[in-house]
Parts: sequence; C-alpha cells; structure tokens
Amino acid sequence: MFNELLNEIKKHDTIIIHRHYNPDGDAIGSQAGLKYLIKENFPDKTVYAVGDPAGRYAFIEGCNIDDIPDAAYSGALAILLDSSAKELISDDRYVLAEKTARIDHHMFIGKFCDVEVVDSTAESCAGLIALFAKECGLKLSKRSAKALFTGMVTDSGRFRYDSTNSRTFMIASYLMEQQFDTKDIYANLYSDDLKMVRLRATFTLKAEFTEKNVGYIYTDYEEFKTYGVSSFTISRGMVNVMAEIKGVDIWVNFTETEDSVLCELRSTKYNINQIAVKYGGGGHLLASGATLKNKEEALSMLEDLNNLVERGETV
Ligand SMILES: [Mn+2]
Repeated sequence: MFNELLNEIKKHDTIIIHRHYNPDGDAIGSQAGLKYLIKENFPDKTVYAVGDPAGRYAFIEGCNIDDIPDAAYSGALAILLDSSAKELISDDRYVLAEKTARIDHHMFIGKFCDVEVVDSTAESCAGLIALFAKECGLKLSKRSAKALFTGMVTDSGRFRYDSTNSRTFMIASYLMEQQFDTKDIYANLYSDDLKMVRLRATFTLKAEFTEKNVGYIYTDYEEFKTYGVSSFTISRGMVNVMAEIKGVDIWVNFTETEDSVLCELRSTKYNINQIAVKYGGGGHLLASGATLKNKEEALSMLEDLNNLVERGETV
C-alpha cells in the first residue's frame, strides 16, 4: 500500500507537507512525525511543513510552520495529511506542486491526489504514517515516534474509540519502542485552563434532550460572542460534554457564527455520517461535522437524528 508513496518521496528533492485547517492532534502529530521521518531517512531532501498555526497542539515538537515562497513548489511533492476533501487543506498552494500524495483515514469521498493512501479502518493518520515507516523499514527516531504517538492518542480518544483495534496497539507498541516520555504528552493533552473547565461546565448545563434522547446544544451568535473564544473551541471543543451520558447515543452541538451554523455530530452506535453528508458535511461513521445555513436547517437535522434513533438501525 505504501510503495508508490515511498517512490514519490525518493523521486522528489523537495517535499511539502500539508494537513487540514484548524489542526487537531492527529494533523499536527502526523505532520511533525512525517517531516522528521523523511528528513532523517533522506537527509539530502528539503522538507517543509505548512498551514495555519498549531494552536493548543503547539507542544508537539516539530510543529513549527515553514514560511515558504510559491517557488518552493516547483518540482516538489506535496503530501496532504488527515483530510478527506481538498477544501479542508490548509494552504491551497499544494496545487502548485509537481505531484501530490495523500495519507488519510477519513471515509473516502473522492480522489484528489496523484497518489492516495486512504484507509478508513485506521484510527488515525499518524497511525498510518507509523505503519508506512514500519512496512518500508524506515529508520524511526524518538521525536518522530513521539509526534506520531500523540496523533494516535488524540484521534483514538486515548485508545478508547471504536476505531481502536489490534493494529492500533501493534503500531503504538512499535512507536513506544523508541522509549519517549508519555507523561508530558498526557499532561499537555489532558490538563486545561480553569477558563476551559468552567466553559465545559457551562455547556454541560446547556445540554438539552429530544424525546428520542438525542442530546443537543444550540448556541446563537449573540451568546457565542460573549464567550470570547473561537467558534472551533465551542463547536468541536464542547460537543463531547454530552458524551458518556447513559441512554444518550447521539449528540450534536450547533454553534452559530456570523453567517452559518457549525454542527458537530457524535454517536456511540448510529451512523450519523449519512446525516452529515445529507447536509453537505462529512467525517467518520460515528463522528462527523457539517456547516448549516441557519437554525431551521439545524432543527431539521435534529429531526433527522430523532428519526435515525426511531429506525433503530445501528452500525
Ligand atoms: Mn485524524
């Protein structure tokens, strides 16, 4: 599965690594891990990482973004990570590259790179990169392994989400052979500012439930502005205050922005991806997102989720 990718890496002197906007731990861990991996195995190559800032994942070593001119793309290979659609890619200059390759673990929507390594059974993009290193017999350093492990931990919810399988642990074990310190990974990931702890408490109290026990939170634009944080912090950051409530198998967080309603859907057992796709979004079977036009669309989505529970078809 990785031969074509390895050949393209060997063929190009310059490799530019992209990933999605609003990076999560998997996007940054994958980007930093792959950058180290290529640099350490092919020291003569020039490797860049581009995109918007790492935000709360800036603790991952190697997350720094390279400021490069358009000319750097001439004759280069662009590798796009952890992204199911080209609209999600941060820094759209990847189109200037001579060749493009993609490594992803989201549900396959369509091909948009010359070389595609997409495996939606993988818990994380970082896990796929680690597998690439292992299967191609590449040298793996401690810092590369640590970045990739961080990606695996975040995207698998500390090895708890149902995408976690025996291969996940095999790869994690392979990475841990590098004997990096996991304590500071977990300290960085799972301790929070008091402000965020309080924000989560506020959102826990905001949660409501439909007659089918679909959990939902709706934050209108006026209220959103009072929190003084990004829409992403509310939308993605608060959806899981409704996770782990007994009897609640679907939960959704609606966040109004100036011109749309961001929506994050999660479930323990229903395919909420089909609902996200119906509204122009996507993601994974049990975790997806979409951008809606207005509150009416949000209410209509909520009705679709009620119907999904009503039908009782679990994955
Ligand atoms: Mn991911």
